[in-house]
Amino acid sequence: MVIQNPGSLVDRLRLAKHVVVLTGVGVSAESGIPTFRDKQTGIWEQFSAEELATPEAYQRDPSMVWGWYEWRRSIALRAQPNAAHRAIAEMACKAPRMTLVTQNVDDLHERGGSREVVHLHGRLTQPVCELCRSLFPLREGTNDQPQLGRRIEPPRCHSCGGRIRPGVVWFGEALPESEWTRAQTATCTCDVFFCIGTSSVVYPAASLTRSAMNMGAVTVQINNTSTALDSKVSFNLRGPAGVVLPALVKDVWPAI
Ligand code: BJW
Ligand code: ZN
Repeated sequence: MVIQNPGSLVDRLRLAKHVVVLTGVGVSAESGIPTFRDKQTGIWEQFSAEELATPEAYQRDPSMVWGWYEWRRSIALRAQPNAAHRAIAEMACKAPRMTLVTQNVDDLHERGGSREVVHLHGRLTQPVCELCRSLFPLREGTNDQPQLGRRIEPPRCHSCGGRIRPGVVWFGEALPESEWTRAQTATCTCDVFFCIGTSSVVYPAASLTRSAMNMGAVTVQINNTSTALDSKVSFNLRGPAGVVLPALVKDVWPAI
């Protein structure tokens, strides 16, 4: 773990009035959730985003796409929150104000103790009707034995009979308007902005860090590998989020 000028970051955080935390799948990696773009293990290294994560793919082959997302959902359901999720929840209790914005489609922030999570890319656990946009209630607990490659016919909407689709944001789709507005508003009013466990290549989410910089916020990246933001952020903390974050929270707000 490499922390440049840790003392100065600790001071900035102690003085912060509003902290924004933007997370990506790296925050959930230590819980066993596969990342998207890590070499060899990344989801988009093994599967085609064009064939699985676009509205066109769903129109072409709904049962293949639904089956794949059921497999993804089963991984998320079995995963447990890690030290990074818990440290972020703790930071929300210590900082005067914190807004948590995530690109993640799992619910590990919520299960790790965070409230009011802004989900920019939707949620695996909240599928919706393609026609009337009603939420579709999934059965509690884990889904049936997940099998990669199993085709599953998507369920039908209880209100209108329309086809249910995964409640996630695919490439080429707009982000949910209210979530995006909340993320932008928080970013423009924060004094410290974290981007954690994200490659920062997917837009518009990645533009939030640039907006925070333009608004004069202190920017902090936590990532275990290098990204294009390494030399741009105010503080670049290199290491696993589950190690770096708890250490930082403990330094800034030591238990009394
Ligand atoms: C650790 C760690 C540890 C590991 N500790 N760190 C050309 C240029 C610019 C933009 C575009 C372009 N062509 C197309 C676009 C637009 C496109 C886009 O950005 N594409 C880029 C990839 C080029 N964006 C869109 O299409 C978006 N919509 C849009 O633009 O709409 C326009 C519109 C407006 C109005 C009307 C209509 C349309 C939508 C984007 C949706 C993204 N969806 C996904 C899939 C969700 C569903 C699913 O899960 O299947 O969201 S893609 C995937 O990427 C997922 C993620 O949320 C997102 C971000 O990934 P993330 O989290 O950053 O993961 P990784 O793997 O990339 O990075 C993980 C990082 O963690 C790494 O850096 C590791 O090192 C690190 N890490 N372990 C700390 N322990
Ligand atoms: Zn419907």
